[in-house]
Amino acid sequence: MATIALAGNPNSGKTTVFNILTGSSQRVGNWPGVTVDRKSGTYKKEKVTTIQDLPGIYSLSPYTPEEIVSRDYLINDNPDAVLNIVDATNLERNLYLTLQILETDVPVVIGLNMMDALKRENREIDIEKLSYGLGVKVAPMTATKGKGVFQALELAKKEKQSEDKLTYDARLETSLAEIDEILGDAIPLRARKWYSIKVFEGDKEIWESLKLSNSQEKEIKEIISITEKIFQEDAESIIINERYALIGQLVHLAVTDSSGSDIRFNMS
Ligand code: GDP
Ligand code: K
Ligand code: MG
Repeated sequence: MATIALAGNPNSGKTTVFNILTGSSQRVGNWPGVTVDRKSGTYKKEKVTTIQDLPGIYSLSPYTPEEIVSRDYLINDNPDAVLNIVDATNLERNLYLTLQILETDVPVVIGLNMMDALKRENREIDIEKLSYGLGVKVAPMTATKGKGVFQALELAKKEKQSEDKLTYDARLETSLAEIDEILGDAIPLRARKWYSIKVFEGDKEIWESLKLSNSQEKEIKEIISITEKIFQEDAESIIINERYALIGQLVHLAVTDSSGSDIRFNMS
């Protein structure tokens, strides 16, 4: 038995992909929140594989019901792999979630969807460069035409890699490694980087759930405060800025824009 989860931003095409893979007819729609609970189905080409359609989210924070469902599933339910559906016409925004999924160490394949719309906008994404920059396989798709969907799922089924592939600024990585060491057995073997980042950011829910000793808390708070002084920023901003810096590099590496538009980045 294998389970592949479909994760991505709202309207990236997850349900369209789910319907193709399972042969079902869940409601597809150009509005957010159609899937608030996760829905599972059987892969129609191979009955031992289960496909999970997760709610659309922009972040793995616990601020919305969709984020809570998706985050709990990715952290606690150990899917065999995630097929991250990415809207190619909104690459920067979609990659913000991709980086957070990669932080959880789950095996990931990117289903780069809406390739038809990207082409219509006279923009191109170099699949090999994006794949190289992220350290994961990228499968181009046009889900509404059924193009590339099964190929993407087959890649996800084979994906077993789950080691830490993301590298942020060396000074941040050092602090995260120190936090990881102090956390020790308090966090599971998987998703260690994600936990270290959450602790570094001061995620209240995670801090409370870990039940750390006073000395652990003290040591970690010292690391956070030293790192904030080095970066001259608060911990949460450090993480956000590091993610966007990496996304900026990836987009610079992989995107060719011949649309005539002057606006290359719109991160806000
Ligand atoms: P979800 O919110 O991620 O589940 O996305 P849906 O599957 O509901 O799709 C959102 C909208 O995008 C729908 O109107 C789909 O028909 C449309 N859509 C999905 N895939 C593609 C694609 O490859 N190309 C284009 N042009 N539209 C797509
Ligand atoms: K939708
Ligand atoms: Mg949906």
